Amino acid sequence: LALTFLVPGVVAKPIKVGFAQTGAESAWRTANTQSMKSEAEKRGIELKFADGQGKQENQIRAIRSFIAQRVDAIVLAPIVETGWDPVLREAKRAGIPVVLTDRTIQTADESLYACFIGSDFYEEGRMAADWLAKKTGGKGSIVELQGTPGSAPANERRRAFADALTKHPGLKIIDSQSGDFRRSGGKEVMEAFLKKHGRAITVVYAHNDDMALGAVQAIQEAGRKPGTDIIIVSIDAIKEAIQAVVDGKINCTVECNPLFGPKVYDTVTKL
Ligand code: GZL
Repeated sequence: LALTFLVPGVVAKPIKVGFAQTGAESAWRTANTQSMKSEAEKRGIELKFADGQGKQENQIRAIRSFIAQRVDAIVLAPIVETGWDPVLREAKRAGIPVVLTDRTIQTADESLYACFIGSDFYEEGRMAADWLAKKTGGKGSIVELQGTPGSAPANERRRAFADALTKHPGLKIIDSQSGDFRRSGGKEVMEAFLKKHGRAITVVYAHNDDMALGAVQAIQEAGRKPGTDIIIVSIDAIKEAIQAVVDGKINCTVECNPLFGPKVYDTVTKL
């Protein structure tokens, strides 16, 4: 009886959220994870965090575990666009809403997720191309460092850039390969491009800054000046890339904000 009087209101139990993250491939991803963890902490949300380590099957396994733990909501940053319907149907059957964040998926059944919270990758690719056309006067031989194969940002940033280049026939993509959004990938692919194309390369278009910074290293080790001999345009605007712009080693980086925590948890709370 005393306890009843001592605790007059119902003490709401904390919201339980399962978050299936792609992995830890880039500085952008680290900032995104940090935002999701610190904001949950601030709001007293019980966050179950799963690092997908770059593999879709790990994310699918994590979602199944969140369903078994009866979380209140699932947040997914889908590493690739396809292959999600079966596990999202299981979440729907369990009555657990799914919020897509950062990247989108391809599905015929839009009822499988509540909403998408993320950036417009097509717009980012278009902005990169438009800036490049102005910077180069519409002339140049471009090598492209693509993001993770099959991921929405890689697909959209590639499509948008190619679409924008149709207006500038003097700008040609002479080679394109995935560095998987990793600095090491950007460096290795750029080393191969430099061996294959040498001085024909006048521009690098990187789908993210980590790969652009890897390319900067490869260009320097080849005895050329990044930002001067070779123009570099990239996406994310991580701190280290902005410093490289100040230092003249990267010429442009298009911002892509990773700090989704507040908006995601506002949405989860509403759901
Ligand atoms: C973009 C995000 C991309 C970043 C990369 O929203 O999915 O993945 O551009 C990250 O840095 O690895």
